Amino acid sequence: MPDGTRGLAMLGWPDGAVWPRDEHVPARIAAVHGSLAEACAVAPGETAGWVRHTGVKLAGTLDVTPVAGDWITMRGVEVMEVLPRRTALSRPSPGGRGRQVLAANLDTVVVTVPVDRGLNQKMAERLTVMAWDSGAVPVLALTKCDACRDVPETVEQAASLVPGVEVVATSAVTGEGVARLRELMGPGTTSTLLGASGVGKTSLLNVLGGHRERVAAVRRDGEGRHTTTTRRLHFVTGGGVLIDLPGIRALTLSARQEAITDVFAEIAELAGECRFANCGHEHEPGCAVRQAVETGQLPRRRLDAWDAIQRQLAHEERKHDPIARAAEKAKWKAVSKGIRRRQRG
Ligand SMILES: Nc1nc2c(ncn2[C@@H]2O[C@H](COP(=O)(O)OP(=O)(O)OP(=O)(O)O)[C@@H](O)[C@H]2O)c(=O)[nH]1
Ligand SMILES: [Mg+2]
Ligand SMILES: [Zn+2]
Repeated sequence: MPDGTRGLAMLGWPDGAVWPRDEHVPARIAAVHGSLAEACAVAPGETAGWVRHTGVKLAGTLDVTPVAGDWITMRGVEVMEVLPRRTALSRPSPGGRGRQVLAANLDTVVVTVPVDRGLNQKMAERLTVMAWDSGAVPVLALTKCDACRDVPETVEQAASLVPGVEVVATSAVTGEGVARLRELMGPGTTSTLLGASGVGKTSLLNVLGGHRERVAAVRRDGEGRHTTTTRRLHFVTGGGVLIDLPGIRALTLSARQEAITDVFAEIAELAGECRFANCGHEHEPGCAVRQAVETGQLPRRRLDAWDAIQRQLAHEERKHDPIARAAEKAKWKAVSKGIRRRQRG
């Protein structure tokens, strides 16, 4: 398919990567409705780009159900193969067993948290953990900044919650932060918007892509109305691909510590093989986690993310646990006493 490269690029295929199949037509899933899909298929020829097909059937031989963002091969209007996913955003299945994949092959997960009624810290943390889990890079977009009393302070507060994650102050009304999001969503990239209902995901998409997708006012109690109901792939003006998601219900996010162990299962497992039970995976001898990074078995990015979240947790625990807080205070008292003593002596 050497002459379809323009279409592939327009659909967000990474620049320079080689399409791995010879058979059938390359395409990308835009949305799935039950047993039928919408797909954008690469058109042959230098200039054609791609064509949209609706009512695409899923071959009975598929071993995974495709989701928005999946790369596929098509024959006629049938999906023949779903290519292995590079990254995938998922959550525990609503049914209770296994995981449900929401979007595939993402580079960036834009976690959207509104700040017009103050910052919901728990939401920011949990969604960021979920975003890290996808394998894509999380970015925290604070939405509705036009209606926030103190943006710089809120940004600072958010940044301290999610170390290592870029925080972008945005507004679909004033356009604040949109240029930065556009940079993060350049050609050849795929992003998604992850957040509760009513936080302004679709409003951001509309500004970024010149779209006119439906948005709706939140209820008086601040709850959204679940206006977006389909996970769908859109295009950012002059850039890559952006998948809009229906608002995620807070209930579907598992409790924080569970979520982290779940998300970092392979690190938890490796940690069981460290020489010391309380190994911090930093400089301790016989650390199985660090060794796995050295041999390439565990991507360094995963360990960095785990570190960041552990620091975040430790900070939170000190804040909420009076004993830990007292111990921390005592430690600082001892340190400052020591300093004073040294200064005196
Ligand atoms: N003040 C202000 N209001 C906004 C902004 N962005 C969105 N809104 C309003 O917030 C409400 C919800 O916006 P949507 O874009 O529909 O939210 P959503 O996250 O897509 O919601 P779901 O599709 O239900 O998940 C609408 O009334 C928007 O006009 C913003 O930047 N500033
Ligand atoms: Mg929406
Ligand atoms: Zn270790």
